[in-house]
Amino acid sequence: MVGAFQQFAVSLEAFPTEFEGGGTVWFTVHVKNFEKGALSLVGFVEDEEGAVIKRIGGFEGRIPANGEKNINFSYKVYGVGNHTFKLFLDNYDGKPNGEGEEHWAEVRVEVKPVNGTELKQVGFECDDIHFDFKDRAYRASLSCQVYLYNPSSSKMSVKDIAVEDNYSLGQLEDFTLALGPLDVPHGSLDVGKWTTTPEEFDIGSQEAKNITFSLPLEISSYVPISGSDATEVVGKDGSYTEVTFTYTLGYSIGDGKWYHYSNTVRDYVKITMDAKTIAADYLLSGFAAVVRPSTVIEVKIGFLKLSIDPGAIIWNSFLKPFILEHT
Ligand SMILES: [Ca+2]
Repeated sequence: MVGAFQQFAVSLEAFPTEFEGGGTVWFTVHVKNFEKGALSLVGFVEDEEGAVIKRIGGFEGRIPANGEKNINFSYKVYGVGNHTFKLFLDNYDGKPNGEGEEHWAEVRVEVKPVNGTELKQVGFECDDIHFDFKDRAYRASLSCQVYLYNPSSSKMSVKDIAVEDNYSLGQLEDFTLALGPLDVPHGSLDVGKWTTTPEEFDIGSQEAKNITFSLPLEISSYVPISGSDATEVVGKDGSYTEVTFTYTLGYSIGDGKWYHYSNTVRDYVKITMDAKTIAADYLLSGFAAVVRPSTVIEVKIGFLKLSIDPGAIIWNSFLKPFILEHT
């Protein structure tokens, strides 16, 4: 029902609202603006413990005149039982303090127990790969979380977690991303060793725990002068690559028997570069000013007189690494 002077209305929806074991919930915050002018709303969505899982404000909180808006986000929900999520929005200070026009909405998500004795993977996600320039190379870490669930009535022990060697980093390996085949010399991408955190652990009955798998990545900055060594790398900013790996582990529910478990994770991962890295690399190719100017790098680079030939070896082998590592 719309009150006499109500400026806006809100609702919160979730999908799905029921799970076995847990998983990813997609939330939709729906806002309707009854005013003849745009509204700027501020607020949050919190879980049953009052922890904020999503903040709303700025551009996202701007609702067009006489218009509606949906704000979507996802969140991982684990733990058997009912989980209540609450939305709060107001047109004043974003705080539930009686000041401004304030509205609440809520939605409930139920996680049901799963019966069985076998370990179950109930979710996974890989973070963006973010390259930064350190020690004369572009460095990043691929990081993926796998959520494991214990459906049994006993405590479950997990150990001997390992990633199989035949993993794939998709297009990141052959450097043929959105801008077309890019001619980066072979051997530019180096990978380290997979680590798992934690290495072994217990999961309580009907509970979920996550493992983080990490792989260090490095793209060497030393490339013979082509006028654009790292410019090829920069071309990947905002591109996606497909990551695939298989992990194995052993688990036991305390009866002295150990079982082998294996699963394959496949995800699309966004590749991003540190803003200063991008700025410097675009400068290298001569069109920095129109791309993504970074205040810091502009000042420093201005000092270094950028009329320098972008292909000059002094830039590649000394100046650029110096700037990148000291900004
Ligand atoms: Ca308020």
